[in-house]
Amino acid sequence: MPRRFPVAAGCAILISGLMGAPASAHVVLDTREAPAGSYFKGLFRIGHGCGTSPTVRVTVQIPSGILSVRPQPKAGWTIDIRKKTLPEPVAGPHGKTVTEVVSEIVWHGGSLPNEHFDEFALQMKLPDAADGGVLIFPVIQDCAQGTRAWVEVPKPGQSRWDLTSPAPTLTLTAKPQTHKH
Ligand SMILES: [Cu+2]
Repeated sequence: MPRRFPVAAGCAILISGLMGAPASAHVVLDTREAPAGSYFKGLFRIGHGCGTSPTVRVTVQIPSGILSVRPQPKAGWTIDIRKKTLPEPVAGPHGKTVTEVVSEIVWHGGSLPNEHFDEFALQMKLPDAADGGVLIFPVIQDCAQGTRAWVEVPKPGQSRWDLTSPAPTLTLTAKPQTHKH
């Protein structure tokens, strides 16, 4: 009984050629779980273009609860950091009050051929979620021709594999005990 994989536009060739490896295509976070409250380096991996068209812009939307985000500079790409004002100030890292947070990071000006993959990195301070939880990072992939919106989230009873364009997600794990020095 063959395992069932949905065939997403743009992934059909990869899936038929590499059964069991569809997770490496799409747009995904290289690491899918991290401790709540930690500093986390998130690598967003762009597995392919839009059809055969090269990727020319990557926009990562930052979920609420993340108060500190720094993109890693990337040769050949320009980075825009878009911010938004919070409805109410909150306590942030290093005892600071945060009134504005990063809403989106945009890489543009480069060109990633469909035949290649690449990674776009963010350092983030993850929220102190007491009960864990899942952070969702919608990604908009603009290509020379076409756009793909990696924004789908599984409904109850669905898995990522049921989705054509799943959003990258990060599962928060229990916060490690803090050391007293
Ligand atoms: Cu894909």
